[in-house]
Amino acid sequence: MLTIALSKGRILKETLPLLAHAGISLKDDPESSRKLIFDTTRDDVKVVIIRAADVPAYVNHGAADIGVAGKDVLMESDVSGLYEPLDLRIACCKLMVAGPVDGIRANGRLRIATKYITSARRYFAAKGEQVDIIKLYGSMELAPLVNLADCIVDLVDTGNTLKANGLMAYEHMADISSRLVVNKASMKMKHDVVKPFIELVSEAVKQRGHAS
Ligand code: PRT
Ligand code: MG
Repeated sequence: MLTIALSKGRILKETLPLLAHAGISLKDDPESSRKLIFDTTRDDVKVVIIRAADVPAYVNHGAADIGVAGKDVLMESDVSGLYEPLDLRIACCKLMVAGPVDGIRANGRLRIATKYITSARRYFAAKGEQVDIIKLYGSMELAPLVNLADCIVDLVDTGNTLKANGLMAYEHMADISSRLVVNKASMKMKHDVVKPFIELVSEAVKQRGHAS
């Protein structure tokens, strides 16, 4: 049995067509169902639907053999026992430093609000900048508006959310896309299933790239 961990929302929506190329479709609609485990059109494959940030833990501990997670999530995660064999080139965005369009009036250390504290720490440390990082769990865009922070580190896609809140991108930190991650033991023990699965998904990614 092969267990694949996915998260609802954009990752699920963009992963399903790639799985279809490997002959895998879910038997129920995960967006409307309250189920957490889904049977698929392949008897040897099931899909679990979990929070995006939990995917690395499930795969690392072998509760799932394979998962799909944003590079942003992987960079924050402290798990180290994962293979990352494939860039799915879906759910693409950028990790950026952003702040008010009229600039920052910080005196002293820059206060940065983010849920990406590991990435933010690493980025500013590499620049030799001393900053104070405030951990938030969402709606980072609000922080500079209410003077909780001077700027934010967050994902940006269209830029509409920044714009709607009088913010703009200052610095590009990283390009983000979703990655296929594989449990190291599964890669060895289930190689005869995992290897062809990766190849089929990889093929689907390439075809999708050519089509767009
Ligand atoms: O929402 P939930 O708390 O359940 O979990 P989650 O936020 O981790 O899941 P989800 O589905 O929102 O995001 C899953 C993954 O999608 C992320 O880990 C990223 O790898 C990827 N992704 C791609 C994005 C975006 N684009 C994105 N634009 N994740 C979030 N956003 C948010 C961003 O944080 C900001 O608030 O969208 C807003 C900006 O979008 P624009 O288009 O206005 O710039
Ligand atoms: Mg979200």
